[in-house]
Amino acid sequence: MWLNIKSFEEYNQIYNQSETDRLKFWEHEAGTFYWRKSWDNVHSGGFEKGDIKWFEGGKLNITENALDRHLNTIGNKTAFIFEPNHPDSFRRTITYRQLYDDVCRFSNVLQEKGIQKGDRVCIYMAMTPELIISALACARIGAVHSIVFAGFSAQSLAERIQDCDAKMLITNDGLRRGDKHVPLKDISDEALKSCPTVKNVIVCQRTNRDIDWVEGRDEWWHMLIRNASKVHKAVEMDAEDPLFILYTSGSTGKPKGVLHTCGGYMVYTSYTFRNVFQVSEEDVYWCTADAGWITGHSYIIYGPLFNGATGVIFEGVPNYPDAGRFWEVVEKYRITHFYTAPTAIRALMSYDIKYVQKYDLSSLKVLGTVGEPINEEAWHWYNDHIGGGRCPIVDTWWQTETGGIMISPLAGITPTKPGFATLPLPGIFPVLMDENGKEIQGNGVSGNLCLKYPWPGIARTVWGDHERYLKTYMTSYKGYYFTGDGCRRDPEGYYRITGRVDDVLNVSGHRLGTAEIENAINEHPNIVESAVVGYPHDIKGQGIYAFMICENDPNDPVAFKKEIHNLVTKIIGPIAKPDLIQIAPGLPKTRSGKIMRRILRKVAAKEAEDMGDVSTLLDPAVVEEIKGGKAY
Ligand code: 7RM
Repeated sequence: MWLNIKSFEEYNQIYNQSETDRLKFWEHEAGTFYWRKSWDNVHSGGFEKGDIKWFEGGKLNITENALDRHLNTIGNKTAFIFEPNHPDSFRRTITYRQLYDDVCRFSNVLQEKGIQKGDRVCIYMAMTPELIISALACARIGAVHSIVFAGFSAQSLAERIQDCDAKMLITNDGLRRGDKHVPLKDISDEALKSCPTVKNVIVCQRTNRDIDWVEGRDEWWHMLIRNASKVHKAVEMDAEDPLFILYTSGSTGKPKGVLHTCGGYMVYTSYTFRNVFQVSEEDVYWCTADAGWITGHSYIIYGPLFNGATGVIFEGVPNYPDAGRFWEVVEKYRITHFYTAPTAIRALMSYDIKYVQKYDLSSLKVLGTVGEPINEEAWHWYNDHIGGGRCPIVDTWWQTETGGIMISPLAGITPTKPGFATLPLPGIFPVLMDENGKEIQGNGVSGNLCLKYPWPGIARTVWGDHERYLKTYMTSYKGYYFTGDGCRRDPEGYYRITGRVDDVLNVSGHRLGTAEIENAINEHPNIVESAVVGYPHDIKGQGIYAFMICENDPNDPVAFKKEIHNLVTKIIGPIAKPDLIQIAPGLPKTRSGKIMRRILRKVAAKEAEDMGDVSTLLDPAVVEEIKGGKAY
């Protein structure tokens, strides 16, 4: 039987059981899936060596659990409702049977193109059913998918393709997001100039605009799929074989290719989806994320499909054609479960309430948030105006690296508290660490958030760089996984995530490394050096503030800011554009040459009166100059 927690009492009881016998707990959960052959070993390895394994020797194909298994019972049930960017465009529903047929066809296409188990396939697409079909077809043939958010630039796309030596790229001619057009095929062509490993490009039609065509390399999706057979035997995988790579930003260097494997990820996303959201048979679940982020992977594609849920694939944005877009969709499909990011809530809060009141939101039962801390004001607005005061809010804390939700209320079960992710799921053991690397006991305390034991959904490595995996997550606190987040445990034992304690920014729920943005800015010929920090931003949560030393001070800072924007957009993508820039005569550096970001953060947050100790600075005078500077 699936573990399906139904009361707070039961939660406490199962949590305790999971603590008493962790392996039995996870083995029980894994036993609910279809395995071609059961595992030899439930779990081995640990944080010390970073050699974590779950269900090793178990043979499966994850798509047999997402699709095949449902055919006899819910084959005619809607798996996805596709809602296009513009409300008047063509929309459609896809049943489990149809999704299965499409995935099988496309699996045959991929294999005919020579893609084999273990090969990497890059997916750079609009949020359409074909994106999901592409990912599932990869999983079905054992290829490793690497989905790149279709807002990243040609250079970012190229770096991701090169890093994992992808053999194929699947893209669209273009996409529309709100009133913007993104020429995906042109961007792909540009990227592929420096990606010799890519032999085939499959292009799925979406905008019908003119595009360039490389004979022998490029082929249309619709032509390939037309004659493909819908009979396909899924390739057998080991539980520990790779499933996908997803690039995510860290505090240093280039984004890392976080690798997830088949068995553990399957068990973990399925278990968390079912227990956190409490979705029942007739419900309609909508996660507004893009499949280019982990939230889309785990809670649009995999988690809901394992559980036979009906989900929405939404191509659009919250404020197009107007700020009522989300609520219009909720009314139209009688959405019961709605999962979004605090930044979207804050953005929509700033519009007239009439955009909400116009629509009937009475179908809603559960609301969720993810990606960043939610401020109390936004929590209450969401609770009162969207949930009508009757829908539990699940504030779900987790990371690309955790694979699935870690700390969160279970909908309708865990008593909630605004701004708190509340309690860990059974099987998850968070601890707070002090400066000396010791666990902080008791409640009413704060520290750095770590996890004490491995869980099935944890990332297994950083693609091609296991050292970096060890260094990033497993060396700060020996024997623990370090999350990079600060956290408070209140007197009741509830967890409140306070934000990153490293040089990772969270801008509108998107993870960005300060070093990444600095490297892009430094490409400008007039930049000598730059330092990027985050600052509190009403809608984005964090804004990007760039301090820069110029060779020649620009006489038109506004025009200069535009140049920096264009450059960052070209190198990373529009999401990484600095909100504010400040030209500075120097940066506050320690004698050892390290930039004291603490000072820059204070200036950016307009809290510069209280600078703290600046005695270790090489040139304390620079602080005064920066404080007196102007931001554009
Ligand atoms: C799912 C996702 C991870 C970082 C994480 C946190 C922050 C995510 C919450 C949150 C407060 C939350 N993956 N974060 N969820 N902070 N409350 N409910 O976002 O890899 O892109 O980002 O996001 O800082 O470390 S991610």
